[in-house]
Amino acid sequence: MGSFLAPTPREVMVMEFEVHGKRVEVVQGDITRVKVDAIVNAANEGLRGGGGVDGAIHRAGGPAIMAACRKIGHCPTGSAVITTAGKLPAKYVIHAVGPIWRGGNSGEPELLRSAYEASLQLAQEYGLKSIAFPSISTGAYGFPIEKACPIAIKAVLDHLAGETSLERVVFVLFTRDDYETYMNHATKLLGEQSS
Ligand code: AR6
Repeated sequence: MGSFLAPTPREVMVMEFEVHGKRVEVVQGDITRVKVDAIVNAANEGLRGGGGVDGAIHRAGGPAIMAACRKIGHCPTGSAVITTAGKLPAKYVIHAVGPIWRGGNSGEPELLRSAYEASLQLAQEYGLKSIAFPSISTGAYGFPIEKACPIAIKAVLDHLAGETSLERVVFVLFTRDDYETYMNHATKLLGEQSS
């Protein structure tokens, strides 16, 4: 009875894969707490901040991030820019702009892939070793996560197959449902690549 009532540590959901000698992790949690070289923000074209993960990153990182965003001013859909991470444990924030879902026939899949590729490219240019992604576009922008998730994983897989400074890529999912979606797709897409 005593042991039944004893407090248990909060379950941490993590899944790890080895891909082309690099590590890919799928984690349930809050991306603002992840200690990597860069965390990716799901931003808007005006880099104005907002709700969701964008709001969480600006709140936790402090005003230095918004000051840097104002200087840059704009980021087209499908691309990314890099700023300081302010007070966050990460060194940089990469602000990537995913597409707004309009039914799927307006180039959304290509633009989403491009947002991931642009982020990975920036990380590579800065010689970063680790990066963490949220699920870009699947919140306020309405991109169905079942469609977005394999696009995200394949973009990372293709990047890791080439020359890159990255040694570790973390997908951070806020909800248990999103974590399970990623876990299922990652097992199919990355499990086959594991060594
Ligand atoms: N850590 C990780 N993931 C999170 C966190 C967090 N702290 N908070 C939310 N998410 P969204 P979008 C997840 O709406 O769809 C903003 O206003 C969330 O559960 O943040 O690309 C921007 O300024 C969801 O799965 O981004 C833009 O205007 C995922 O992050 C617009 O929303 C993405 O949801 C961008 O919309």
